[in-house]
Amino acid sequence: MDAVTIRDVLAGKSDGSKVRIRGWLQGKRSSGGIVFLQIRDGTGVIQSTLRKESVDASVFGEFVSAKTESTVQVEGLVKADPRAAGGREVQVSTGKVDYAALDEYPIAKQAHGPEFLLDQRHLFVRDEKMRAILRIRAAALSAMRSWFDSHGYLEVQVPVLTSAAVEGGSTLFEVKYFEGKAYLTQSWQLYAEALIASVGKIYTVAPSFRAEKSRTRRHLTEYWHVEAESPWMELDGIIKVEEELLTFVLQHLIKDCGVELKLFERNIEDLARVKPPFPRITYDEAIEKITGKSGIKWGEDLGYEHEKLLTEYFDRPFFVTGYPKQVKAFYHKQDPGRPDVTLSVDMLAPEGYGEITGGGQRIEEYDALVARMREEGLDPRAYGWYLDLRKYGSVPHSGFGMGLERLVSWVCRLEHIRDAIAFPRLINRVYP
Ligand code: NSS
Repeated sequence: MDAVTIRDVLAGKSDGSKVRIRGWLQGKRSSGGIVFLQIRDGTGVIQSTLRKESVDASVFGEFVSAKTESTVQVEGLVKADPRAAGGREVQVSTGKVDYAALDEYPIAKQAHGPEFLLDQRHLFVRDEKMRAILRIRAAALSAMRSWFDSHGYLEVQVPVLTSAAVEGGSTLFEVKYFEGKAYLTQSWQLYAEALIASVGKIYTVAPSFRAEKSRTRRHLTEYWHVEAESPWMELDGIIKVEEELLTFVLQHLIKDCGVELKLFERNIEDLARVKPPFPRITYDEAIEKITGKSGIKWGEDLGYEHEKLLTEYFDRPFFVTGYPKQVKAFYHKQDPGRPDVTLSVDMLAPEGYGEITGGGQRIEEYDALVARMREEGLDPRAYGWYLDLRKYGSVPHSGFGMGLERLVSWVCRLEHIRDAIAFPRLINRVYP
């Protein structure tokens, strides 16, 4: 008999018939001559009931002694049972343990400390919430791709190994590159600006790397970056792309991930109320709002604590525009009416989460770009090919980057960004 998926069984596709399922023995409980097995196969978890009088003594014995997270298979009748989680159970007629767990499973039901669970991450990814997060991540990505694909954006890949900084040198990871050196990318942006002259509106989904020395709840050293770039687009245009994209993603999650979202302290209404246009404030207004509470002065970057204060004014994601040029990377176009600020925009998530996207309009004039590089102490020769893009057919253009884990952290109300990715890379962790 071919094995069926637990998802299909829970969906009622095998009600009243005999099936074979296989999976990991997630939990087990005995009561008299009955053993209740919780079996998980990657598509779902189902209760399977083993009655001493209905199976061979050897089969019963094998399951009685099987340790948690052994791999097993069982055959039996699918019966509706309102007491079972999922509303159905398999009444086992036979089965076997395929690979018995060799030891007691190290992750018990009682609470473990976060460092222990990070050390056990290769096993902890089997946890119910981790599984839900991985599904939500995948659903969010799939929705983003589908939005971009249906709005004329082409998916393009660029190198991870690069020769120059995009977001400033302080967070670059240097790697030995044969006789010389290279850096792990912080953003696809400079390559994207080359590619818009080739294939127009583009996006990518790729890892970005930041040697973040700050240990915060929202910094990974390796994260997944969803970035887009578009020719003939000004600041306002890219803001609209971001709000439409996010709205589409959240609608998709509401529709497809209701079960997963229930595991987190997230009300669906919080996501449902997110509709364009999102609230917008300028950096100036932001400073005005929080300077009394935080002491921040005009010209300083908004740190995590500042953003947190700002989020108290909003119950949905919002934009902050017009950051001073000294807190933004060299490529940001200056506001023609006010050269001390840039045509930049960050999207901040509410509830204390803060920045989930960063982007804006790029400098399109050659001389202005060289001048900004010099002002930032960058050597224009190190950006030779990038400057060429302003020599051969420049165009107003804009783009942004969204940290996938930042988005997932907010959507799932996670306490720490490390739980928005299967194997987090943090300042003190590259294992497992
Ligand atoms: O530095 S950003 O604000 N902007 C850029 O990299 C632009 N070059 C993107 C672009 O215009 N194409 O980073 C963008 C987003 C930011 O808003 C966060 O959501 C995320 O990338 N980000 C991070 N996520 C997790 N961990 C770390 N360390 C991190 N740094 C940025």
